[in-house]
Amino acid sequence: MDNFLQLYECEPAQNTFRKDVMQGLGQQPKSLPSKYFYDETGSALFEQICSLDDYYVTRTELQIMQDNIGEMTALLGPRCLLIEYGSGSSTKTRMLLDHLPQPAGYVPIDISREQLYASVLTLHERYPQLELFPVCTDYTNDFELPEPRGEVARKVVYYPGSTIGNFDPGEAQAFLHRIAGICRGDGGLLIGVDLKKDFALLHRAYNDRDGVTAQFNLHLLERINQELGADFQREHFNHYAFYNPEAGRIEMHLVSLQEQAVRIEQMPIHFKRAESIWTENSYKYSLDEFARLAAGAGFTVRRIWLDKEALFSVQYLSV
Ligand code: AVI
Repeated sequence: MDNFLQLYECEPAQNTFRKDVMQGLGQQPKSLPSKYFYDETGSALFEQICSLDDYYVTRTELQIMQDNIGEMTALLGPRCLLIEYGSGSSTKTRMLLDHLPQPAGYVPIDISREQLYASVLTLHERYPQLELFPVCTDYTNDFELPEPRGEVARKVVYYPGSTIGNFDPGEAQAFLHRIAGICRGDGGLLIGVDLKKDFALLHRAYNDRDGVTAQFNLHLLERINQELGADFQREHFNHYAFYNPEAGRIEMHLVSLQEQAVRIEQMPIHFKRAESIWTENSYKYSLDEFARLAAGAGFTVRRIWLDKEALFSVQYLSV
């Protein structure tokens, strides 16, 4: 265990929370970056969302992985360094690690220190021979990737869950362009991409019957209260999520139920009745749209795996 701890590299997450909150709530329309959902409570709520019947995303992606894991891991091959952006609890990754021949190491990257620690401990117990290089950072900023000392045949970035959909297309392309720099040579990107589909199914996924997505969204206000001493009252806001077909995205908002002023560090923020804070976009792509986006970042789509209803895709891209 001591040896394992020496291997541990963890950069402190950069604290720009205050600045981003003040800026987001000071502009019109008001908005907050969705990456701030994921503190300890928010990450736990997201895990809960992933196991909901109404949220088809996770179970569909897991099924695609399960059905095709042999082909996927054969593509990745031996001595592959697996790098995961937004690793969370690393549940899907375990499926890859169970089948990958002699991996060169695993680099989980996550903004939530608690979740990263917990998942690294679990992984170390399950794969004692696997070299782990955890990085705690906001991966939307530049950071240095750890370099293992052993032989690395190729670097493969794993980006599941359709988290790419939480970026606007321009930001998504810029992010993919950065990833392309890592995959150059023989490497690749294994990515989960959610697809355009029936609006009712999408609506249900973001307005689940158990109200967990609503809690997840509203928790952002509590995080601002806890960390910035604000006085948001969550019962004065409503979770509101809908599919915007023209833009091809789910939009999540927190709508003010009344005219009100909220104080953040003594600074009053005014809300009109029905004014919203835009908290998240979740873009849904057609296969062609995503291929075009990836091509603009220098990637070619090599392989696409789908579920029977073509709700979701897992894709392997190379430069
Ligand atoms: C992490 N991300 C892909 C989720 C999504 O579906 O956009 C976050 C989420 N928001 C509400 N439910 C789930």
